[in-house]
Amino acid sequence: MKITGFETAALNVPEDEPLANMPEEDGRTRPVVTLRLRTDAGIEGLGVTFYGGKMSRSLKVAVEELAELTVGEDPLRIEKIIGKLRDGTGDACGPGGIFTLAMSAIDIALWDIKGKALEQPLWKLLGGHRDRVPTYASGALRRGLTDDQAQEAASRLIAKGFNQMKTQMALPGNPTPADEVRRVQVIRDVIGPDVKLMCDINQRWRPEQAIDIGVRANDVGLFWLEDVTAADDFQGLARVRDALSTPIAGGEYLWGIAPFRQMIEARSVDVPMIDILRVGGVSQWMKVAGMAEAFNLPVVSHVMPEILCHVIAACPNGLTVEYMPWMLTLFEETPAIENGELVLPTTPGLGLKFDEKAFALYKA
Ligand code: SMN
Ligand code: MG
Repeated sequence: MKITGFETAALNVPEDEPLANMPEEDGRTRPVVTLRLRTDAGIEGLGVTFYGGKMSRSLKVAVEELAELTVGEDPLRIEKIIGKLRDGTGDACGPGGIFTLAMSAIDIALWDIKGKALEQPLWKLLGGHRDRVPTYASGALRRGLTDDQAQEAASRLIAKGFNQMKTQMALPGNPTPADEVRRVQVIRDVIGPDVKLMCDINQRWRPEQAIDIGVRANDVGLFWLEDVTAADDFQGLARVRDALSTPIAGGEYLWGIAPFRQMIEARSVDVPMIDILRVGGVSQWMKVAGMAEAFNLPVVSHVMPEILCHVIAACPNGLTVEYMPWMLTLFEETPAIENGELVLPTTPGLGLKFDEKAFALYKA
């Protein structure tokens, strides 16, 4: 089989918040680049990438320039192709930034092709550990909400059947440590003791602040505290981790696989979180999952549940899938949630089809 061509699109997908129906701001959109990689066997692989922000047109061109390098290659030889992309761009374009974001779209599309060619869903091809995975609601319990709104949103998530959900601290304005802890406590009051509650800081605290507020929040029973300080301050993270009983999660901001080695060796986190676009696609995601397994650590995903459910289901240490419903509308159908678990598709590859209507509606 050979790759014969490709098609990309730049879309502006509406920033809906469909879980609790509390959008941050009406009418805002998020730029996304899509890829279809075509083969002489009639199989088409689908890829998606983003985080380009104001450089999303450049990201689309980067995907096209890398996709050109794949034409004529055997799509089943993924590591050979990734090597060619790295060689083709020299040292100036990686490992961080647009090169990796573009490469990841290609890697995802190649795995979709491999699944379709072998007539197996991706999660089985990658290990097939489970056919259902826990998932948590994300994006609804944002730091910008008032306590009342956060309680209302949490109740809606419970009514929808979620038994895991993520909120945020590092509240806007000038909150005291007590204000921060009150926010997670009011949500806990609504959801009861058994629902798993995660909390993301998005790198907004200094290590000392994280220790101070984290100690005060110990009794709230958080499932994890995420990105409590600068993502590459591995030693600062380790200090926070040592001081708290709440598990520490992090890793979504790391580029490529090597920083995960440093993060894990420094004992910075209990729960490595792997972003598929920053790490370099499915291939690199699975390598980090194996690295974490060797350290007896679980792994969790970041955004794109319709794709990441496959990798979490594949590996024995996959803990839970972030259900961040950003681009559900890009696809005709996405995995169902039953009893708080995502049900893995049985169709080959990613089991996803782009919805042509979205392409007409959201064209950038
Ligand atoms: C997050 C960061 C960037 C984009 C989407 C979501 C957040 C998360 O850190 O973990 O959900
Ligand atoms: Mg996060």
